[in-house]
Amino acid sequence: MNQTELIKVGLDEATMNAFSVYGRYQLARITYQQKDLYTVISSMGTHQARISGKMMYEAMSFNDYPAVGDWVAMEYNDSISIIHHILPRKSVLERKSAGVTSEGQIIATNLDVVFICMSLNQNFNLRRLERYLAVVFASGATPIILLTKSDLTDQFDLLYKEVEKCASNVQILKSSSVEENGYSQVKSIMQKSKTYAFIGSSGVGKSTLVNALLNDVVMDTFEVGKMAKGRHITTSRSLFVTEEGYIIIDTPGMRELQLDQTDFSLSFSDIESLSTHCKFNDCTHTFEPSCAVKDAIENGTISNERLKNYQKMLKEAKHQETKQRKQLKEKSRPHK
Ligand SMILES: Nc1nc2c(ncn2[C@@H]2O[C@H](COP(=O)(O)OP(=O)(O)OP(=O)(O)O)[C@@H](O)[C@H]2O)c(=O)[nH]1
Ligand SMILES: [Mg+2]
Ligand SMILES: [Zn+2]
Repeated sequence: MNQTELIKVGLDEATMNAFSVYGRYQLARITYQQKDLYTVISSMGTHQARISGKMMYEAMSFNDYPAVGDWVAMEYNDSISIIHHILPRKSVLERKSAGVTSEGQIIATNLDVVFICMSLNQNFNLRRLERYLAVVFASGATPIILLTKSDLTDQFDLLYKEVEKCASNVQILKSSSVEENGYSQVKSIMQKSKTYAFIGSSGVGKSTLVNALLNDVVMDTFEVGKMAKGRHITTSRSLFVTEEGYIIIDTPGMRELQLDQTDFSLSFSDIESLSTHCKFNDCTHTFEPSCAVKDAIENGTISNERLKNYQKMLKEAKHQETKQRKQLKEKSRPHK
């Protein structure tokens, strides 16, 4: 097997080991998805694939379908190849759909780093940022906060400090598409063969950045986008490799991000570690006496809005969990 192409799209030892049991298949990585048609890269090059009938039949949830970033075991075919297995994922970035069910959607898998993009104009919103952080921490990938459009503010230092308070253990970078070397901070932390995804609200500049990293070569030919107010709105996820060998995934802007898997211990580590000093183990930090969190709010270490958001997100996550447990029960009930 010629592995050069696969190494370019991020093949590592863990993946190779996981694949070794599928000897008669080809190893491939999903770079694009259009409904049930996938674009994959294998040692044979780029081609189209679908999942096998067996896979479709056995799929229990959205998690059982391949997503952009996945490594798969595939049967090569000149016209359309057939995907038979998804290899274990080292990270899964997912979100809930806004509907009544708790069925979610995978944004991308096998990511090393997720850039949470927030622009320094009207889009600036710390509560939303906290939400994104919880979701990325839960994915297994490393979050990095990217403050985009830094050219649009003259209060950068102030905003930076505000962000820092919500993300003490996370790297914070800035970018600007209009300044010379405006993407140098992003580029300086990127590494060959690592996979990076860019997420954030619509219009914060994700595709502009991805285009810049690709020197405008690939995006124009691959991107299927609708025009809104004269600009491309990204409608699907695509995986690209830059000249330097960085693997990058552009994603559509998200209007809302519902919580499913969340990791509050990392995204709200300040509050969670303070609460171990509250008098009561199950302190809700509202009416209880000797509450370390309330003390921190009083002396200004933590903002009241941050605590409120934390409580709201906890509640939401619990609600999702209950809903999911119920659905799981219904699913496992034998069909009549
Ligand atoms: N001033 C300024 N404008 C920018 C910057 N980056 C992007 N823009 C502009 O912001 C608009 C939106 O940029 P996009 O890159 O399409 O945003 P996106 O995040 O990909 O949006 P979706 O695909 O809808 O999620 C475009 O008109 C860009 O030219 C920046 O750093 N500074
Ligand atoms: Mg875009
Ligand atoms: Zn408390």
